[in-house]
Amino acid sequence: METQALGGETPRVNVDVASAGGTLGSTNAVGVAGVTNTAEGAVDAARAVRSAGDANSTGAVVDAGGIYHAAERQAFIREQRAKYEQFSAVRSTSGDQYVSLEGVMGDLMSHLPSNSIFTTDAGNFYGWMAKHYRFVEEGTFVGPTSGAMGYALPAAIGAKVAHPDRIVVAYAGDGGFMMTVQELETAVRNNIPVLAIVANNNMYGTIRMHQERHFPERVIATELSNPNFAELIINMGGHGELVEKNEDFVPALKRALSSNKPALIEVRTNPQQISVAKTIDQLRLVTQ
Ligand SMILES: Cc1ncc(C[n+]2csc(CCOP(=O)(O)OP(=O)(O)O)c2C)c(N)n1
Ligand SMILES: [Mg+2]
Repeated sequence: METQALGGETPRVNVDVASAGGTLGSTNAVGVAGVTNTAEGAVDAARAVRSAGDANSTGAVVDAGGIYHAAERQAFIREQRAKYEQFSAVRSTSGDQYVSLEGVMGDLMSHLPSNSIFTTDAGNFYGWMAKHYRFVEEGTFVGPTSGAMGYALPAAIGAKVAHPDRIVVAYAGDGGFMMTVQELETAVRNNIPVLAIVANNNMYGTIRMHQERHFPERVIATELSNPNFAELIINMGGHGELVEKNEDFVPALKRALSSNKPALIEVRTNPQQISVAKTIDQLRLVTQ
């Protein structure tokens, strides 16, 4: 399959599985030849190749990397799936003195319906969702493709207006949440019961991580003091919870959802655990 963008013209894709395979027998040969001048057509053509390949149990499947026999491809998929399941499994469900976001992800998966919608901000807090949360239904994740902080809460309000019968959770860090925190008032005023979960490490953790990586211990302008988030939303007329231990998260989640108000759960996370993979001390050791 070739894809070409021809100067100022619309993209064009030519698909010819039989010639790409070369080794396919005549009875198994799957030929899809087409020329399309729209992006949508290109996607349709690619799908046609894939489904033709899948339907042919003994034949080949064209993939980005070349051609696989179906059995090899299935084995490859099983192997990758096993690795993913191993990597993403929730193991540590409580933090020492602080809330483990890994535990929070496990609780969210086991206590929220699978059609719940998550919107997120940008920041290292998201690493725990990326690693551990298994989205099982389409259309349940709304993220900022440009990596813009401040996105989660307004996006959640929009998603809740579109899907009032589904649970909508805005998941953000303290830094990003403060960028559009005033939209809590919009949610209260318009009675839009979104739930915000704010992972509070009192810093722009992502930026601190870069500072520590390149200039260990030279920290500048990444510490944050914050309002008491739970009191802030209560003052605006919503429901607020502060969670400092994992065992308190699920009861807080249940109270927040049954309040039927815009709600916020602040979870206090360990500032030392600067990313899903590293602590600040580990970063400093690597750089020294
Ligand atoms: C509008 C905007 N400004 C700046 C950035 C650069 N940036 C990326 S992550 C980050 C810090 C995020 O802090 P926080 O929301 O508290 O999450 P944490 O990394 O601490 O988990 C910054 C400043 C950005 N992505 N978007
Ligand atoms: Mg932070």
